[in-house]
Amino acid sequence: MTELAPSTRSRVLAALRDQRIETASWAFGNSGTRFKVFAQPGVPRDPYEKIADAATVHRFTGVAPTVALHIPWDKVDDYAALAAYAKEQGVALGAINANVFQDDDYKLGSVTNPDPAIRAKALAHLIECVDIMDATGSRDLKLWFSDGTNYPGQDSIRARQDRLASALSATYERLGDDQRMLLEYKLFEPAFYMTDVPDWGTSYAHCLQLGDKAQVVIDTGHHAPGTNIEFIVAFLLRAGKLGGFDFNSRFYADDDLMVGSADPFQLFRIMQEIVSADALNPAAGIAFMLDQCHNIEPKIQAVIRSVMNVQEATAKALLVDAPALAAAQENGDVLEANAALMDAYHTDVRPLLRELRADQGLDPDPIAAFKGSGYYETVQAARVGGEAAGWGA
Ligand code: LRH
Ligand code: MN
Ligand code: MN
Repeated sequence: MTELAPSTRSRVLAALRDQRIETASWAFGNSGTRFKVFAQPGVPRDPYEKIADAATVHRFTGVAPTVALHIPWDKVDDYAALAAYAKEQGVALGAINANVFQDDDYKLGSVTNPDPAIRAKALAHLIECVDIMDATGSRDLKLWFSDGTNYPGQDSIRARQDRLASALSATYERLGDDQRMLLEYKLFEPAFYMTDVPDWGTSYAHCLQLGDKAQVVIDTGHHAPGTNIEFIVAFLLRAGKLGGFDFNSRFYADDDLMVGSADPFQLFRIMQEIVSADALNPAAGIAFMLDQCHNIEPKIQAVIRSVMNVQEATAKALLVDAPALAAAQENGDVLEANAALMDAYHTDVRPLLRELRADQGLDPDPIAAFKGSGYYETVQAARVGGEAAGWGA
């Protein structure tokens, strides 16, 4: 890397030191596709063990101090005790993800189901998730609905929007002053003809109607191929409606691969929008979460790798020469403006990140440090007989 000006170096290092990335409990459990779940040795057998794995990721990276839960995958009797255990392990519980997509009753939808009794059951779960947030101290309720239809005419698109709005509003009313609702969208799957929250515009419109505590969450795997995700980021940031990200990579559909693996340039472009809007610092209120499944690769290592990939994209975004970019844009200098971005993107930031970790008292190479720690061998021996978790259940 060419020598950075001392002021640039300290600005970039300070921003990276404050960065926070939230891991997902379900990333540590067995997962797969509808064709096969490949069980791995040493996977967690309960939410406590998932938290221990998430805490391990934080120990080696220093920037992943919270872990999201998914209910009922992470159902326990005492959520306050789970939060206390997380604290002992050096992490905190993050977003609570509701699950109204794995019950026979939801075949025709959850909160948009034509049957009022099923809608009431789905709403009760959403409210239960807010009760859990009260116990865990979580700020964010993350909602994703698999609701939709497979065939034209199957149900009324407009009536389903009314039912969705009514459930969202009842859940919103239940939120505490410091709690938020993050509404996730997804183009398709499992519904194949019409999805009730298919895109950011639908999520945005509902959030706008609900109020300040409702914001959009962008799952990077949930768009049509070729969608300009950084445009969505820029638009929502400007509107004050970006609540966070579910980061992952995709080649085809909702592949849930490691973030930054399929298209590191896209991740850079997203982080560049974040940095240029001064929205990286946790005080800006954007939740940077991972939502991934590690079907064939070792899971804890894959989560560490994902955290590092986000850090690398962020470091590159922080290296963009903002005054030079602004000047080129003002002058209509297309090539200089593009070069300002590309110069930053092509910088090898790994030495800077090694320096950051050394400054934080961490091993500069988190993957090697994890491999040498013996943690994986210990849990493989201790967790024999472990059950599939999350997707693999
Ligand atoms: C849906 C989704 C949503 C779920 C998670 C497990 O595809 O992205 O965020 O909660 O996967
Ligand atoms: Mn998601
Ligand atoms: Mn998804």
